[in-house]
Amino acid sequence: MSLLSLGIVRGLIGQLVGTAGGMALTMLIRLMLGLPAWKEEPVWVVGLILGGIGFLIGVGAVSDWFKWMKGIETPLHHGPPADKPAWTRYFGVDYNHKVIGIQYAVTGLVMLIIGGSFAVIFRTELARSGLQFLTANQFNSFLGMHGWAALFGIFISIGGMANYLVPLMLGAEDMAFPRLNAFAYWLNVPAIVMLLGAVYFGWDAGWTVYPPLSTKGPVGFQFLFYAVFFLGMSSILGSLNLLVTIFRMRPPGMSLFRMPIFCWAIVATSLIQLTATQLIGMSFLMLSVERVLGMGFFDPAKGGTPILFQHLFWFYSHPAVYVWVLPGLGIISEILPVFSRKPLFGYRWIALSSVAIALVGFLVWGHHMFVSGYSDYLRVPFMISTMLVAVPTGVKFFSWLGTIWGGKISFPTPMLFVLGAISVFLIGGLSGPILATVPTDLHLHDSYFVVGHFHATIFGGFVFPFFAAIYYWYPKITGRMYDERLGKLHFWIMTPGFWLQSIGQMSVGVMGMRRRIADYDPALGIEPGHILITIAGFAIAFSILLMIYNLFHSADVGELAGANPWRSRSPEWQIPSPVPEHSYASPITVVGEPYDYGLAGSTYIRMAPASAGHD
Ligand code: HEM
Ligand SMILES: [Cu+2]
Repeated sequence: MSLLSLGIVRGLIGQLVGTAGGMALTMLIRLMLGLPAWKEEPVWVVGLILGGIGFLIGVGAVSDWFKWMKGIETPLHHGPPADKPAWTRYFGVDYNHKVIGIQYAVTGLVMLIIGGSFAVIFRTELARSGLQFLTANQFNSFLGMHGWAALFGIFISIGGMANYLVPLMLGAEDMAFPRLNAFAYWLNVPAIVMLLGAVYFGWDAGWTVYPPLSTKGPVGFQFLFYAVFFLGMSSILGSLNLLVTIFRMRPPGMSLFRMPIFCWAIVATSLIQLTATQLIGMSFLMLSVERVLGMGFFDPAKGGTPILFQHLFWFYSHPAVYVWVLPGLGIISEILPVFSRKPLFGYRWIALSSVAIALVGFLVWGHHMFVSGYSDYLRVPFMISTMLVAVPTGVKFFSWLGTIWGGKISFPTPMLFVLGAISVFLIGGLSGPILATVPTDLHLHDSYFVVGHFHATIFGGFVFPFFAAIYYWYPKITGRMYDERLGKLHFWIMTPGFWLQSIGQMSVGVMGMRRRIADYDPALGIEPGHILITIAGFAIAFSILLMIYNLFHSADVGELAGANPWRSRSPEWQIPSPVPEHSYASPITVVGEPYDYGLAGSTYIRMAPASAGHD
């Protein structure tokens, strides 16, 4: 088998050719205009864009559409490629949502690990005061890179959970638009290449890339802008696909309020992604053309205003923080009833609270800008709207408590991670109102307290639930059980490690540690705190390596799991593990409530052939 038969290899070659071609083209045009051929910014920008397109052509993500335009038949191919080993389908364009889900999830994990590695490096630098082995500029680039690599990891991992689970939970054959699904996944890969290029060329303005730093810094910024642009396009197309799938492809009897609750979380998430991502795309595009063409959107000397960028950026990026956590909160609600053997408390309230969080999330962006110099009176409405988010979030907490209350609880690894998630999300959530209160925020803004706040919300709302999901659906995906002892060890190292890191970050923040600064004055008395945070960081990293080992190792030697080891009622557990190529041998019908665990005689779905017609 030749390497070229792998789609990803052809894609990377396509990206290389596209980039080189775009650069050459720009230089040629410049020469024809009588300008010197080389000018870093425009040459790279055209190269980056054509490179991304080159990847998509090379990998084959648009081939079917081209064929279709020429009038050639394009039947959907099912199953592994006939002439190649089965694993190769994961490295090329494949239309099966389960393959795409795994592609997303593994890519996401890789990005989380890359992002985490940068953190471990600069965290080691911070353990002691004084610079040890990074220069100030390297520190900044690594810090920004940690942020964006981790965010890529989060977005892509969420794509993994949604693509794998949603069609299965609906008893559907696949996503509504399988080709679009593959296209949306493959947009991420050239984006990752660009992102890694950004570290090489450097950029040093944190993940929020405020101008004027981002309009003046090195060309690495352009790499970041287009990386995020491609990633954002993937978000928009993926969310469109998920919304159509959920609204159009439910089985008979599955009304919206009888869907597995994770699907509600995905509805809320997708609504945000479909409507808000354009704002970050636009703001990054404006930064890019300000640099290339000298347009002065954010430059006061040319009539622009730097604060405009902050508005555009946060109008997306605050709702985006709910994109990062809503799916995870959905996972918590999904898994808790299974291991409590009790109905999910207040199903409708949980479902609607996700949508409420998504909607209110659009009204709070100004809480990131209390000290930006915008009109003083704006602080009050943004403070109040931010506090309002606590209401639907509180609904979730009460309903989780109501679910476990009096249940027959068992504690395998997924359940431990779910309970860990709740505890960590609570620490993060409670630090939110402290920041939303204007007088305290004036003091805490740009301090390590903020760093502690959002790491706790993101670990509680995404990382812990994502790990819970990995352990929980691992037997469904592979047909084998993971090693329970290693799983528990992972949990018992990571959770206390994380509490320590989080509370440590908040404490040094209150004591005067600024964020995004390579060094600090030992007189602040925060060195012991930093040493503890660094040790905790290493412990967390080590525990995650344990999980990776567990996942690989158990795929070979884990005991056979059977169809439904957790005794779940959800549709995907009623079919064999691993799930066959065509998931459901016969259509399903929903005849009851999804979470009536422990109620005698209750049934959720029937696998018997369904009568015709939709609800
Ligand atoms: C639901 C999960 C949440 C996530 C994922 C999250 C995430 C974040 C992130 C990433 C930042 C820092 C952005 C930056 O400057 O780089 C941040 C800041 C902030 N968060 Fe949250 N947050 C969450 C919940 C909340 C809640 C519930 C509140 C208030 C009730 C809140 C209030 C704030 C405020 C006021 C800031 C700005 C602090 C400052 O920069 O001075 N957050 N959050
Ligand atoms: Cu916010």
